[in-house]
Amino acid sequence: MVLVLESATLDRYVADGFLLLPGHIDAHWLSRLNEAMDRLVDESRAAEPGDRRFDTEPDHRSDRPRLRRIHSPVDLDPAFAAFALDGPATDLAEALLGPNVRFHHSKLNIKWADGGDEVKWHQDIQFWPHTDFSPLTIGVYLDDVVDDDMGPMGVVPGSHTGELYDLRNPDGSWSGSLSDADTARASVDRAAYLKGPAGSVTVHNCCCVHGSAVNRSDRSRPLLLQTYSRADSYPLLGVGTNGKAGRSAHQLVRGSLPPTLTIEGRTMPAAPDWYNGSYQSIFSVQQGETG
Ligand SMILES: O=C(O)CCC(=O)C(=O)O
Repeated sequence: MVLVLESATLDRYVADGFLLLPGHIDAHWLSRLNEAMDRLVDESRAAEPGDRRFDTEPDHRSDRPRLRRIHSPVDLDPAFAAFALDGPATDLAEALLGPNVRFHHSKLNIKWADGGDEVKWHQDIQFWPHTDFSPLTIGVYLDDVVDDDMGPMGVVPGSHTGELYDLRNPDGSWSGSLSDADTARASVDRAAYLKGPAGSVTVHNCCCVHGSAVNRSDRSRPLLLQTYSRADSYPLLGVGTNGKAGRSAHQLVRGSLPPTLTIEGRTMPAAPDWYNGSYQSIFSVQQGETG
């Protein structure tokens, strides 16, 4: 479906680096997505430690599940795949990024009731660098998130055009969050906290400083997140999580693959993407045996 955003909305995204679209997702999709989440939460009850589908809190038990995150839900249930790969989230990505869109990854941050973990202030692009800064993440609250004590997503307006912070500890190990000193400089006191009824959508650019507090309420805060980029924005391998983004990662979800790519200002014709295909060798290609 072609979704057209008002130009004022697009301008806001460009200026602030984020959007909140209250109640954007309809009740039909919400119930499909909630049913899929409930099925997976049920499956997590019997999951062995180390099951890569689930990130559970230390006191997760089969009779009392406590999940932080479901990894790559798009690979685990057709409802999540339909929503992210050719559904309302894809429509919105196209409206924001233009006709050619690549999917990167998805995750479902559940942030369980009564103490679900905080997400410390960070930017996303350092986790999965690309050849440009077009990547953005579309989130959908699967339940009402109207109170501050639920740990809604907080985003610092305009931070997407500012400094890209070091997300490492002083000893060089990865912390995944801004240091205290950088947090003090990052104007997090100006953060907008994105709240709304179930079906409300958040969008944030990959360079936005964002995070969220502990869920101190008695209700979970399920936020389904999916990340897209322009199709001519390429995830860099050999750094960050790009090689671990799930089975559906990197696929084109709208439009066509641009025939060229540009790096350091130099443009070259792009080879086909053999990520999920079969490349034989330069010999078979040059002899015209394979393409
Ligand atoms: O769940 C949230 O509040 C923030 C999510 C986020 O920033 C992340 O998972 O990288």
